[in-house]
Amino acid sequence: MKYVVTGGAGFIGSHIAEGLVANGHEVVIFDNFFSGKKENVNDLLAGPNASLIEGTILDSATLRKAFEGADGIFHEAAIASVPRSVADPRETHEVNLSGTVNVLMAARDCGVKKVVFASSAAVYGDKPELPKRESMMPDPLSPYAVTKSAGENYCSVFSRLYGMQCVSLRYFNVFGPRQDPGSPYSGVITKFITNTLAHKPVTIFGDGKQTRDFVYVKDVVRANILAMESPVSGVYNVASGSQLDLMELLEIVANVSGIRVPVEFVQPAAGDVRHSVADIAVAQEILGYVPGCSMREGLGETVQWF
Ligand code: UD2
Repeated sequence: MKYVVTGGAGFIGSHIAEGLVANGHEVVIFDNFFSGKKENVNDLLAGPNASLIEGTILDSATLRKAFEGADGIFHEAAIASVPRSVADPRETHEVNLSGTVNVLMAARDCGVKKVVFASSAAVYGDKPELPKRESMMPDPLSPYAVTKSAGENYCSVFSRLYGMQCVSLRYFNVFGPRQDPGSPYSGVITKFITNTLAHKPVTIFGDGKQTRDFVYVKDVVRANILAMESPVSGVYNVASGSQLDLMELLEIVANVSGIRVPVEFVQPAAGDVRHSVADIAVAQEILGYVPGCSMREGLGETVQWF
């Protein structure tokens, strides 16, 4: 099969591209290197089954060129940051939502049968009911979450109107090698590891008792491939199904790295969610998704990568 991965040189996109090539598929990596990096895909591009189109999802003509003859699209390109979206809602709106509409339209126009869209647990917001189930009403608390929730609605509408299948995968807190340690908007695990290995204090926004459902990137790749290969549309949680608070997380990072650093507590971040954990029963039942990596295993591989 021939697949296009938008954001294919980014953190999650590059792992998906790698997984597809490993499964014998042909992959077009579509990226504008806004946050993606050439070094994430150099090895893949050296082989015969991956190619690169440098372009933005805001440019429909280049998207159509990339999508011609594709069997499916993994749409990972986005500005993936809650705080950045709070600082500049319009930028996130343009890339994440207008960009997604462009991707869906280009897929439709090129007769692509399937789109798998990277959505986010952020769409659930901060309601007290846990675990988060796909049937719950979205309650976005940040512009970023609004774009992901609306992107899901577009996917649903495109699958109804145009006879294509669209799956939205609600990623919980994804971590693993290649999450940019240099970005101020990196995920908390990447920040904790970066500072720990440099023997510098870590910063915690709030009291550190907020919880997240951390999922290793290799499980996210598995979920994407299952979603592409299952003849379904719809919305599915992609997570580990277990809940960890930031203090517990820091303890595991200390154990895995053998280094313990001090903590600086500061004000909670605007738009932050207090608790998050997924129910993964629907993904399990419909897609056959079962997370295979433990937190320790994933963190061990991530620390190794640094
Ligand atoms: C949200 C989404 C996630 C993904 C991500 C993209 C939820 C539950 N999750 O992740 O699915 O879309 O956005 O960016 O909405 N923190 C610290 N110190 C730091 C960095 C972070 O205390 O140095 C805190 C932060 O305030 C938050 C937690 O750690 O309470 C996790 O933050 P994050 O930026 O890793 O991810 P999060 O949950 O905003």
